[in-house]
Amino acid sequence: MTTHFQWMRRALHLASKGRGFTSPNPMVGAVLVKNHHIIGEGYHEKFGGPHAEVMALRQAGVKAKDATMYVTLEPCSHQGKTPPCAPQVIKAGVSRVYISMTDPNPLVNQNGIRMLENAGVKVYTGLLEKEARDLNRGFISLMEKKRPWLTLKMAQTADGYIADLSGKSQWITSPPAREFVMSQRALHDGIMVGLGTVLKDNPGLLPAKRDAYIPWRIILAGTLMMPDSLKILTDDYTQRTMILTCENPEPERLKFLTDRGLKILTIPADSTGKVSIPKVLEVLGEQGITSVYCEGGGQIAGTLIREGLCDEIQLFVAPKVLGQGLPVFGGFAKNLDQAVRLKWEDIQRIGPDLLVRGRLDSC
Ligand code: AOF
Ligand code: ZN
Repeated sequence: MTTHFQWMRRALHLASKGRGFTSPNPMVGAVLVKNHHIIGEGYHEKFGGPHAEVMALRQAGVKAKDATMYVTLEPCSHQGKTPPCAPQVIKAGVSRVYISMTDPNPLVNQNGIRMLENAGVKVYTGLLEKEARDLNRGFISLMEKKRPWLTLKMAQTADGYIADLSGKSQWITSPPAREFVMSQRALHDGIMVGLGTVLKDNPGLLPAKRDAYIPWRIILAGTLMMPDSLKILTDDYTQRTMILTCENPEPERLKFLTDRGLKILTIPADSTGKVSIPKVLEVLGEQGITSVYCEGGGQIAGTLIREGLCDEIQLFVAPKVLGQGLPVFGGFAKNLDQAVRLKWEDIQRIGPDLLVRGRLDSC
């Protein structure tokens, strides 16, 4: 017999099909079950579209009466771009609702659950909650911290360098590790790098599969003066590219880049004259970007670590020794007492390289 966990797993799987298309809203899936059979199911397919619960209710029609709903997020109680779901669940006569996680949206925040309970619907929360929170870590971060979830990826030699003295970093890690990185890109709304990395490596910053959703390419740049032949300015994905710059852009240059399809945003500078990273994350949140995969360089990585702005660290360590080069994190600590503390959570081999995953000890 199919268990509650299995039905919720199905709802989570459906939810994940919306990846890339729902932001800044969450990915949500719903399954309606009666007499051990699915009578309706659905997921939030795209931002502004019908919610998962409504999709499942529509499919079930009158059969929804006395059914059990498995939904990965608390049904909403507010009028947004679409009408509230909780009253529709009640009206359809659903008798029990299993919910993975409550909605961190202050407009909902357990009101949906209260509505259901007040109408006599039996509500159970917390089924596969960890999985649901993980799926929607971007949405949760944006709701709670007003900034996107940030994964910081760095690739270093065994002795902690991200590039040789000439700045060359292609390639420190092996093809399997680079494939893994491409698959990680697809799990985020945006991929962020500094202009220095773009100038040195001329990267494409694309996911492995290009047939569906393409994350934003986000470039932090002190200046808009860069070679016009760069991949990010010439390939088919310029419409998915944004440059965040702190200077007052020169109008002609701005027009040239926007004509090529790029989005240019200006951000205040920090005390060192560079784009302020906390402000960058705030602006990206306002742009509806819920998660960012930051691929360097060292200065940005150092700032993110120092300011406590990253949620996951993915550190690739290649079995190579350079002896000298550019350090993985832009310097900030003068001695061990000033070191930022991390927590390693996992380690795995990818081809010849190691992937160490961790987070800031303070988070
Ligand atoms: C979704 N999809 O399946 C569910 C959501 O403006 P609206 O009407 O689309 O409402 C968005 C809010 O609704 C969202 O922030 C979340 O709190 C709640 N639930 N949203 O986009 C869904 N169930
Ligand atoms: Zn809803």
